[in-house]
Amino acid sequence: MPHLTSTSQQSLRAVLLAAETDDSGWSADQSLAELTRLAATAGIEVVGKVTQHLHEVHPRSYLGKGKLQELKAEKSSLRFDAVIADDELRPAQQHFLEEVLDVQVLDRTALILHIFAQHARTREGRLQVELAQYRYRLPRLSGRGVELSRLGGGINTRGPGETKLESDRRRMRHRISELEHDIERVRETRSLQRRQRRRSGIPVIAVVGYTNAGKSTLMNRLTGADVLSSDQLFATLDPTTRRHQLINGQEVLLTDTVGFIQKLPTDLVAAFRATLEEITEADLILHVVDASHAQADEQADAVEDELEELGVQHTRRLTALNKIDKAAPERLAALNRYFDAPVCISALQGTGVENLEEQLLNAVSAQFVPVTVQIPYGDADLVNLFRSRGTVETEDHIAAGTLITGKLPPGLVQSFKQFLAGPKAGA
Ligand SMILES: Nc1nc2c(ncn2[C@@H]2O[C@H](COP(=O)(O)OP(=O)(O)OP(=O)(O)O)[C@@H](O)[C@H]2O)c(=O)[nH]1
Ligand SMILES: [Mg+2]
Repeated sequence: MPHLTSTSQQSLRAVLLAAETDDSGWSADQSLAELTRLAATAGIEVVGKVTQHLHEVHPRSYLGKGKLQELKAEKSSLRFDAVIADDELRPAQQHFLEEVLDVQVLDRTALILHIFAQHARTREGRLQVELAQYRYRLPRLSGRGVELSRLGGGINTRGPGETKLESDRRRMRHRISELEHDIERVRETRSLQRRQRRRSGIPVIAVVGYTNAGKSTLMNRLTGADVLSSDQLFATLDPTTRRHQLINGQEVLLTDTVGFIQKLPTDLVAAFRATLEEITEADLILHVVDASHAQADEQADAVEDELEELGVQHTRRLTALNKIDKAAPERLAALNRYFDAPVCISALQGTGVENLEEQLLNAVSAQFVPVTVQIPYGDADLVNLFRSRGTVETEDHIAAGTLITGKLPPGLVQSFKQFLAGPKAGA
């Protein structure tokens, strides 16, 4: 991002701007507290906050002009070199603020994109962030300072009569389509991997939640994975999938992935489709909520909204109220009522994790298909497959082979098709 540059070695000093409108569930103070954490994650120092109650944000100036003049008057005392708006600014609003305040103008989206760019580790993550950045920047390229091009050909130079702005735009569009192409290839690979997984019949559990809820800590606790967990927003972006044995020995795959946040930029969601699709094909969504956060319920609602956007509102859900070691008891009681049969845990300390394991098993096996199969003794591998991937209720050794009554993941039933001895009686 070209915007996040400090003129000195010191970190950027920024004033946060928020318009408090009626249509948001979050107060400006709550939302600004979060924006402050985003700024800190990006290494920016917050030196002031301006909020204004508005019926709707000002289409040209974001906040009212009077408010902006007041801020301008404080420029020398606050010594800020940037402002950050708590909403995504329209290009015109951004330019207006730049004109009036004569400082760098950022918004929540630019900040999130910057953090994503810092934290993306894999090629897939980097491609997706770059795409989101270009899509964000393209309509914001400034026309000011445009010089007419010399006539000239050659690689990467402007076409005849093209302005610098035009050639920049052209190059950006070109890069966007390259990125879209590359990401499409990534999606295809991922989708192929998921199809293979589905055929293997191993249920997939997607760990989702608001950023910093403790998803990666839980993932590490359950699977012994070594996913980066840290007290930062968007510490982990790239999906990690690990095998995990439920308490009955049955295998599942757990996927930890990028967290959500309120006002998540739509360009970012669109660009991260390949990553987010991991959630869309999960058999179970484990929603991790930070019960110690004052806006735990609003955060969970923001997550649910995004899940709905992804079209997975019907996927089976299990809610884990995390960080109970530092949640206030009365708050925890209220959250217990707010969610449908949540499990209380401390991923950090391990409290409640056994109970969570039981609930995971219940939730996963609830989707299994009851079957009775008769497997010839020559196909012992299939018996083992049933034991490791399904739930065995009875196992008898008769003359024709092994007779098993139990449940199988839907994806695996096909593998036992020729040995099916009809559905379990009474199931
Ligand atoms: N006190 C307490 N802290 C926890 C608990 N679980 C996680 N944390 C802390 O919360 C912070 C965020 O944890 P992560 O596991 O990185 O959270 P995440 O949901 O993966 O966050 P992102 O990847 O940034 O979206 C870390 O500092 C963890 O140590 C818990 O049960 N209790
Ligand atoms: Mg994480």
